Amino acid sequence: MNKTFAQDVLKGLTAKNKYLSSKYFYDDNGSRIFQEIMNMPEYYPTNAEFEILSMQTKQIIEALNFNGPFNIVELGAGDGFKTFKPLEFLVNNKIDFHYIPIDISQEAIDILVNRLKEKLPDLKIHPKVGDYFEILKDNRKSNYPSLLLFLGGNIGNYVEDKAQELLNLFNANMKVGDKLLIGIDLKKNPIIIHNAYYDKHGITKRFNLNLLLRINRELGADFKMDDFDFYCHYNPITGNVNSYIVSLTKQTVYIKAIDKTINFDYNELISTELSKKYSMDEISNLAKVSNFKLLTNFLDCKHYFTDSLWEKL
Ligand code: AVI
Repeated sequence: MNKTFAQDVLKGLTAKNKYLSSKYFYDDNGSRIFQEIMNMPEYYPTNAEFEILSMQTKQIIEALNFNGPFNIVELGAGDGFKTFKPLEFLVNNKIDFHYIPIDISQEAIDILVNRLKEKLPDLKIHPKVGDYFEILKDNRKSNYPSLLLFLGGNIGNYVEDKAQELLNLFNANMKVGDKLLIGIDLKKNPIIIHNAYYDKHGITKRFNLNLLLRINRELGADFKMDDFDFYCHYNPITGNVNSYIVSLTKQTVYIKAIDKTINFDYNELISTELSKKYSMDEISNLAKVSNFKLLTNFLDCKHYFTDSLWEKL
């Protein structure tokens, strides 16, 4: 049993306004459901970022202004689908660089390395498995300048002060002149955002309810899936997509691992995820408060998403 998970579940489900952290979405099953989300046509961030990284690689590399060999450090590389095109471009153009993908999942890194070794045999790849803050510490010791990649719009899943904290941590592990390319989802027509998150296929609902299944599996709880639903709401003023699990009846759930009975009211909510969308002004401000200089925003053709290039001052 994972003790931190049990403690976090206890804290979240006994709070006045119940919550569970979206970081717990990603067990093996959740990661597979997230792949399904990324494959839905309505979930535009995947294609938007893929377009940016494959169509504007040359411009991104030029904007780095590194003269000589450099590192590309990818935080949360996963299976590396997003970065394949830029890596291919660099290898084909005989640009001297080292690729350092970091991920918490050994399985994801193994898949990535095997794929890249087969498709890009000349790539210099140094995979690392583990918590990226521990591994990032090595970045300051490198003789080469580094480009850090934090892609996929993950920054949107952090509330403002946590986002800043994370960026400050990146900053503290970078050398002056190192760059950060950060994927950020932009404010846009609210209907497009609504359809990406409140999807008609019910995949995002499954993604959320998997959290209850995970508690059943790992902590011996008796959540009944039919007694819970999913709701999410986009507020175009704040840019926040807030997601919830809704209790459809007044009910009790027993969680064996913490020996606790949790009461749910009719229609009571469990808050699960924030997915914030940013304006350009908010992005400039975020870069500034975390001690970066914003160099360029690389946008997709529909202006749905940006890969924003920042320099450590
Ligand atoms: C991982 N993260 C950037 C996704 C997002 O868009 O916030 C997670 C997600 N939640 C629902 N759909 C996708």
